[in-house]
Amino acid sequence: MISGCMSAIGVMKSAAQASNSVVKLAPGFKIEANGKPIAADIGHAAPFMIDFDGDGRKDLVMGEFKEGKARVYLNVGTDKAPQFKDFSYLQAGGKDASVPPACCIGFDPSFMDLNGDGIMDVTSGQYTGGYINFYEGIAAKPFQFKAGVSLLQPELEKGAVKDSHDWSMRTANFIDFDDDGDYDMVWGNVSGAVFYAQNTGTKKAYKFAESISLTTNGSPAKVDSKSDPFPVDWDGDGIIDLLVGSEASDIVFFKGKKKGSTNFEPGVSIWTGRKSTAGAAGSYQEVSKSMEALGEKRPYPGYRVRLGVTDWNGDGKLDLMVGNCYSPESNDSHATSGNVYVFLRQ
Ligand SMILES: [Ca+2]
Ligand SMILES: [Ca+2]
Ligand SMILES: [Ca+2]
Ligand SMILES: [Ca+2]
Repeated sequence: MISGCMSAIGVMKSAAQASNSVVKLAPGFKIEANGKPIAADIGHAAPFMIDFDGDGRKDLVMGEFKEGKARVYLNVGTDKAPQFKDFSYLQAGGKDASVPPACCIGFDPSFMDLNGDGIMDVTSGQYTGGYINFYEGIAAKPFQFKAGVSLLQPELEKGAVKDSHDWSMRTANFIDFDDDGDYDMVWGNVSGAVFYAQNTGTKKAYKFAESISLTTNGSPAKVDSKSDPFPVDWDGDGIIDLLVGSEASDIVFFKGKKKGSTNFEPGVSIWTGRKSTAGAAGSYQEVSKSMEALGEKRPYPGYRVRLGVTDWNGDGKLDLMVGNCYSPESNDSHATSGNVYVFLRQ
């Protein structure tokens, strides 16, 4: 199954300032290459910034829907003022790394050194099967990767994910959530939930426990469908928070309450400050309501945002990257596209 993200409810105005009381973001801009906004084929742009070639300047890796591949744009500017020209596709095992693109996710890159050998590895979720593809890094400067294998998870080994809605459209990101020195996994899905898989192995030999829901006030944390959770200490208080992209193109901030706790403060939109309602799974009424609430404060068109966090301009403060999926008005072919926006923290 292949589909884009056709309709776009509401009117997009130029980027408004984020109204989150904790973090102020400047109006956004689209990342360009060769002087034009980078456009992901069939949308679902999924950004990740990392120094790919080891020259001290961070580079852009952007997943896209078409053929489920990821583009690597090497930074030809400086680390504090990135600039991009051409791209090559991310390689793994001697060919373009790819996942089967379906419904609402193409390649969704997340880099970390999961096996603790000093070389970055990369993963991507996908729509069906509950799989997270794991590409083991085998060289740096520039990075090289082995062919992808399915990341081992107990539910997969037991066959528990078959036909499970919860295990469709997995978006995974990694952080040392429990502060024991190894990477743990936080992941979203088609219904907008947010799950946590603790790494009960070691820094060199990962082993994921069965996933549990991250919660708010004791109930599962959710957004309005198709979640992309990014775990990060966004407000800088030393406790990991969640930024979660949604189908409604909102970004919901769940403030971490306590170090290592899987219970978070209720989610609020970073654009409006509105409390996340996150109704019935996949309910398009809820998605529409959330989009209406965003209104003109929604600083990009389309649906279904994928998040990245980086210190774009090297001022020591974390900035937000948003990849989207939308239908260009000037486009008669109904093909969707996606851009990557950067919102600098003020
Ligand atoms: Ca670089
Ligand atoms: Ca590694
Ligand atoms: Ca850990
Ligand atoms: Ca925090």
